[in-house]
Amino acid sequence: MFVLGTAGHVDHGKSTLVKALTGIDPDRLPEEKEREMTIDLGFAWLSLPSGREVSIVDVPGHERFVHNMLAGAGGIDVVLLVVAADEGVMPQTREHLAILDLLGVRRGVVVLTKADLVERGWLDLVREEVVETLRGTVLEGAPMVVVSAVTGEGLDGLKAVLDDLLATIPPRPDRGRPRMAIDRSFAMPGFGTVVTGTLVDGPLSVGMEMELVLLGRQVRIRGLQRHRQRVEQIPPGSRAAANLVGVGHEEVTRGEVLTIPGWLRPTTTLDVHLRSSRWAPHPLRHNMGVVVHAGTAAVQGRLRLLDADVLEVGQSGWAQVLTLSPLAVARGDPFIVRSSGHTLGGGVVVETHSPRHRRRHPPTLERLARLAQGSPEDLLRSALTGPLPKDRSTLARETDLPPEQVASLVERLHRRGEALLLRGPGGQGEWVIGREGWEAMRRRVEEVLQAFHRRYPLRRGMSREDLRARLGLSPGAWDAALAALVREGFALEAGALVGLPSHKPHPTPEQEALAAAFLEALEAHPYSPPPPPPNLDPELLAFLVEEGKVVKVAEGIVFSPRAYQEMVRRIVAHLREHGRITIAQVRDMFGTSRKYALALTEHLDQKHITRRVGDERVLVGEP
Ligand SMILES: Nc1nc2c(ncn2[C@@H]2O[C@H](COP(=O)(O)OP(=O)(O)O)[C@@H](O)[C@H]2O)c(=O)[nH]1
Ligand SMILES: [Mg+2]
Repeated sequence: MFVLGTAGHVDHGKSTLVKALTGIDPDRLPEEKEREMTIDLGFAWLSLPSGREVSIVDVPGHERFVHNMLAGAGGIDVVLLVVAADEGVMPQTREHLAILDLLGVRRGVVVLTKADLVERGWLDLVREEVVETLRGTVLEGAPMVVVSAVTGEGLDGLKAVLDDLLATIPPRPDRGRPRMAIDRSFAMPGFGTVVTGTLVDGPLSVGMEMELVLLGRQVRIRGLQRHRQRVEQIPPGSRAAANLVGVGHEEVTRGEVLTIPGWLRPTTTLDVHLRSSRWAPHPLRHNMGVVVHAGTAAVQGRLRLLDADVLEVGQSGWAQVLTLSPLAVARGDPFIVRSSGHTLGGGVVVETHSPRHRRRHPPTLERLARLAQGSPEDLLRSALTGPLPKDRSTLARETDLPPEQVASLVERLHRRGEALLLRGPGGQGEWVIGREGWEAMRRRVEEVLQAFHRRYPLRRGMSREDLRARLGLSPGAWDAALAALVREGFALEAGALVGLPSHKPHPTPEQEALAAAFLEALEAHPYSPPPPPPNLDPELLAFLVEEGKVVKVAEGIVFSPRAYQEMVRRIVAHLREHGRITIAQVRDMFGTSRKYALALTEHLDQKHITRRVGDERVLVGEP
């Protein structure tokens, strides 16, 4: 799964190209149609000749809407840098290129559009100009395709080039902690809040419990759509629309992040490696006010340069970014800084929630360098930050470390109490989870179960499968985690149910009274018992069954345990003596109606106490 983004100067044909490729008009706002200009992000998708389906994010080219372009550029795998053949390289061609460079979007195709408007000689000049512009950037050497949306020239060639390019890209990693920077939030009549974004780092599934990081709110995914299709799961590296329960659409703003709970906390202080863009109109200075763009967020901030007073154009160094509003970013995330409408620089987050550092302090600078590089232990620790247990092969893949090294590092973290090892029941499989992640998971389990117990006070617990889905764990990891939760005395397992040890199912006084009256009625007509009254909650009935206060033999037919035992005893005795019994004989034996005789006999068949032979029952088992 991959996401493709457009980039390039306004009016160079980006949206027209998307429409020509996909048949979908990415300009969706009335204002965009009226002004014939992209203002905000547009979305489409494309099936390539290979069958590969890619999501597309179309961005505005106008300099006034670079903030929207930035909200769309995060999370893209491949860029289509669009340059109109008649105009050539223009200011936002450069600015978008600078942004892609700073964000590290390494893969792309340069598309020379409007080929129908120019002659070949001119086209060659533009091609040279573009090659020159790309030199030394992430897109140096990118394939270049000439197209015309008017004549259709080059469109098939472009699809083929994209197919070839995507075939060489490793799939988006599944780090087991899906994360989506939200770019839109709206209400869908009949559904409620829907948020959209580019999904990375893990799949989303219907039913998952998630967190909106800036709001600090737990939400549940009620439904998912990918490319306008309802789906149960969306893999990372795709556009996604999620219908959320637990939040109003107006509460969610661009910049919010949807992820699994418990690992990402909003921060206002970042340690960063900062680069001044080579096309910046002026250098970056200590204490400068900037707008910080990360993911889909844009917030005011201030730069503290830690090893210089000025970062000259094209230079880089260590810095702290202090923001006025919180950001939901993690170590390793790219960001951009702008000021007065110009892109000045950007870089990578090295640490979040950092304390104020002394400037020109060698130990601090060394530490940042070490962090940025990441020791094997740091890498493993950061792979273990989430509340999801991981197996060793996943850890090896995520850290890019050899399996033996992962094994010995896991051992070390385990000895120090920084990581827990979870084994499946019967010792199958082994999962590793960081101490904090484990605590976060326990908190989640506790919250979910508490909510469940409040809602269903008469049940012993929640189905373990539902709980697993809520937590977003794989079946193997869940078996291991649940075994540990039970061992720690944190949860109780009762059959397929999981509950908190502190929870005892308890009817309310009203329910007690209802139940007592019903039990009395059962006793009064033991063999022709009345059906449960309509005001007797099915939850309460299930509780009475569970507690052995009544025996349910069929929908709407329950006996008192005494009557039930008596009936079974006498039927079995009859069968022992005579070998067979009919429904009519059962009916007459207890002076009841055929309805009850039939229900009870079928129930005995089901329990393999009797078996039907013709119109009669014979004994096959013991009660
Ligand atoms: N002749 C010609 N015009 C084009 C072509 N592609 C786009 N245009 C026109 O260029 C203008 C700007 O296109 P648009 O897609 O909105 O540019 P964007 O701002 O980069 O999204 C529109 O009037 C398009 O019809 C092309 O290949 N040939
Ligand atoms: Mg456009």
